[in-house]
Amino acid sequence: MLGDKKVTFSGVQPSGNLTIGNYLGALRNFSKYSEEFQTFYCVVDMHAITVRQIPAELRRRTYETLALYIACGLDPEKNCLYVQSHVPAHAELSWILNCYTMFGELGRMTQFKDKSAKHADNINAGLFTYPTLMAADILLYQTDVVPVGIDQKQHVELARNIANRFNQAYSETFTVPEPIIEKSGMKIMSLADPTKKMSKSDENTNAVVYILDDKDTIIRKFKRAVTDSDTEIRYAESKDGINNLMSIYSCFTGKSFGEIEAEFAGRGYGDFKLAVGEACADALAPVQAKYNELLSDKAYLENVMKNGAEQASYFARKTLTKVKKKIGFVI
Ligand code: ATP
Ligand code: LTN
Repeated sequence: MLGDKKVTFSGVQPSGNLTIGNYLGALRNFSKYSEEFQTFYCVVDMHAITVRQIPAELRRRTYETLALYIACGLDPEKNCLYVQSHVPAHAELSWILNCYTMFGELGRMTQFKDKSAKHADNINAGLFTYPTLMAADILLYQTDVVPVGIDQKQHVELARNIANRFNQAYSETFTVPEPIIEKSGMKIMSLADPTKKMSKSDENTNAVVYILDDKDTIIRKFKRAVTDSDTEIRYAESKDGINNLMSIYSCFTGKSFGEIEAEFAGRGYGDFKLAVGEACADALAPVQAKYNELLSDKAYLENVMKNGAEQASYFARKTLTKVKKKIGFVI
């Protein structure tokens, strides 16, 4: 809590072009909290460098991710939107929390295992301690709820453990956060391999639908989506590809699986894939229009990030000072 308001915090890495997985699992849920909560939505550039980035691209994507936040309905007047590296308290608290995080805990994180397998030539210490920086992000703002996709549940649980450990060692210092994982859209799968999460850093661009893809591209990608040799549109354990397309269609249209099965009874996969593509493109069109407008005004985006960082720093400093006092630093 901050004052009398509950707090929401979430972040997205500027590590690639954002996907409909990021949109459905995270971004589109963020604006739900704008009215009642004190909200912090951060572009986590410090997390992004745990994997090698091309500097000019990282810089460009930082602006783009901020513009997408706004295009997805986050009004900068009502939400604190900022860039992680602009608020040094994240790095400071992260160091402190590293000393309250166990090596074994970090080694159990599945994202670390996946990413170190994928980047075997660069298993750096930042990749390993990534979840401690994420805990610092969350705990700095006395966050109550963290809206994320299911892949981040384990990291939020680690943040809870760190908060509890610290609170028990000293006294109540951090709010213990809850992950909020909306069932619909919590894990959108790759179109090329529906057993794998759709990820913005996937090299196969046909496996991923980007929020900014144009309508023809979106329809083409869904047409090529890997499915099975059956012909019926129904949700079943053995039908990962169709299940994924049904989830996506359901997210964009609000229809239940039963309604989707009835709508496509007696029709083929081709018809269904086209309908998914159209629903997706139509839902993204207003986001894309707003995004294009925003991106042409760099000064506006810079102003948003500057104001956001000032506001975030104010709250972050308060927590950081409290932490430093408790652990015995001279302040
Ligand atoms: P990267 O490929 O660089 O690891 P990513 O696509 O997994 O990136 P993140 O920046 O790590 O994206 O995630 C931002 C938010 O989007 C998180 O809350 C995450 O849980 C959510 N998210 C990412 N991919 C998906 C997905 N396929 N389905 C649902 N939610 C997702
Ligand atoms: N680790 C997250 C991004 C992230 C985040 C956060 C999400 C960094 N800090 C704090 C929620 C709260 C990811 O990879 N998606």
